[in-house]
Amino acid sequence: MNKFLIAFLCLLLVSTGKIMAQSNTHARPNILIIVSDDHAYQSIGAYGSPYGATPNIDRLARQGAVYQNAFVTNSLCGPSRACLLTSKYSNLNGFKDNFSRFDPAQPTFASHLTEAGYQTAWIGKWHLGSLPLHFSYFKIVPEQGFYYNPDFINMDNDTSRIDGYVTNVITDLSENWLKNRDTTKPFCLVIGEKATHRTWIPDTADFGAFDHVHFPLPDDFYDSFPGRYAGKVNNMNIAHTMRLGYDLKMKADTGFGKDNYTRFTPSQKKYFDDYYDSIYQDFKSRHLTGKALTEWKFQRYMRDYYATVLSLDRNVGRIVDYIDKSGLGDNTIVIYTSDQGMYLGEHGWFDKRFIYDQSMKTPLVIRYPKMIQPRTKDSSMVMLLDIAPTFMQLAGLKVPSDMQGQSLIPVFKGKDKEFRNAVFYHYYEYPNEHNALPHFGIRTKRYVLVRFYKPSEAWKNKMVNEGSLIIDTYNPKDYWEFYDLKADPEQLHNMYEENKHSAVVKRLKAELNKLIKQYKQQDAAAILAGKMK
Ligand code: SGN
Ligand code: CA
Repeated sequence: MNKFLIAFLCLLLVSTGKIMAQSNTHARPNILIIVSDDHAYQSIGAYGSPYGATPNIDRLARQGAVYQNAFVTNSLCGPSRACLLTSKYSNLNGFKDNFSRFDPAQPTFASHLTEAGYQTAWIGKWHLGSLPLHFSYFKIVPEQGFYYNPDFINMDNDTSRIDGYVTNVITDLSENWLKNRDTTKPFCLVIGEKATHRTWIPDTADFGAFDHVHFPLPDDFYDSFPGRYAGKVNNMNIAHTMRLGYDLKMKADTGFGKDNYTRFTPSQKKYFDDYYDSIYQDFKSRHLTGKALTEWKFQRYMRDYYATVLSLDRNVGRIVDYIDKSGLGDNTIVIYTSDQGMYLGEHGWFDKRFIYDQSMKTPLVIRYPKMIQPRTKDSSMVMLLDIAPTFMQLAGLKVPSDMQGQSLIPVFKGKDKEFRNAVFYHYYEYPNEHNALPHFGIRTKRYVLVRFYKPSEAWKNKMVNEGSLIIDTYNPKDYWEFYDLKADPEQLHNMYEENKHSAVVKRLKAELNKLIKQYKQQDAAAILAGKMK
């Protein structure tokens, strides 16, 4: 062959190789994950809510899949985010309660993706004590953050305030980052929303958006917790724990929501006063007590909560529209989820923390046209722990052997109907402000078996040091609860002591022990073996 022809062919080969390598890089999907805070799946249309607060999340659900059995492993903000980042249970990632500090040097999906050439960013609520590491970019609100005119910590560790409503500001920052990113690389953007965390403050545009709705009380609103010690001693009920001033913005007690009022601009303050003052005048004139007062509080909670959801949903729409208008829709996996669920009056509660459904289950809506059929409704038992391994596979990486979740790709493709048949759960933060007893347990599609326990002396001392030990209410107990969700979906009848269920309980205990081993839960193993000190 002629020398020139050979040279030409070589050149052609090299340049096609280059082009292929480039297009492979491009082919790696972008990742957008929106992690909101305390967003109850019950308030989302795609999960059956009738109030129309989530048109944009519902649209995403129609374009992709709704996961109806998505679970967290420790229903609290920081711990859940740490599990999401590391795909490891709290005892292994070191972040068991909100007083912990995340060791940012440990491997996370961000460290793996950044190393593999992704542009990675976390914008918004982080709540992990330390600053993000291994992200190409971050801008986070300190701790819980503020609803109005929030502060942000920048990468140079400076803190600055940005005026506006937090969810709108986080969307502005996210769009801005997307606009200015390096388009030669795929991206992974995590948007950490503050909404819909307590004290549920909507954008001024949404004040009163649900005031025409009379929200029905959940059937178990007046639960009196027979046979359920943990529920009885828990302190997160609307009747007694929820405060009129702090939570519901009535001036009956001092201030509200962590100094939010003092941060308002004059015009925000005017919106706020105009709206809440007339509600307060009406409230005062009614002289409510007892059940009438509790039910009034429930209505106010729901109206503020749903309006906050509406503000959040509009921003989900904004960011998804940005992705679509930029032509990124086909090659971007879009995930909407929350750090955990939330009680909207079930058992008379707000807050979360428990293994019971409204807390342990979290919304999970995923759109990824390359793998997920539109209008999919999937009841596979999936976990937030599965998100990081899924990212690894999407990026063409091997799932690290120490990640404890499983990639969801077979679930996306509808190929694994029995993806997982049980989920292990472990909650620690006791007593702190809501007095939720520590517990671990197993959740299958049909059953829940839970072991509540007395924490070790070491844990008790840690709580004293953190200032989260409330001595008057400190009275943990060692006992079990068992529920059959088929007969009792609300988890009201603890049947652990009923002999007729002993065979099922025995089988579940065996499965629980297996999971404890599989997930390296030495603390839970020691409790069951009666060896905890
Ligand atoms: C705050 C809230 C609690 C809530 C925790 C944890 N109190 O402390 O009601 O349970 O956060 O929530 S507040 O008065 O500060 O609003 S988490 O989602 O961040 O884990
Ligand atoms: Ca939360």
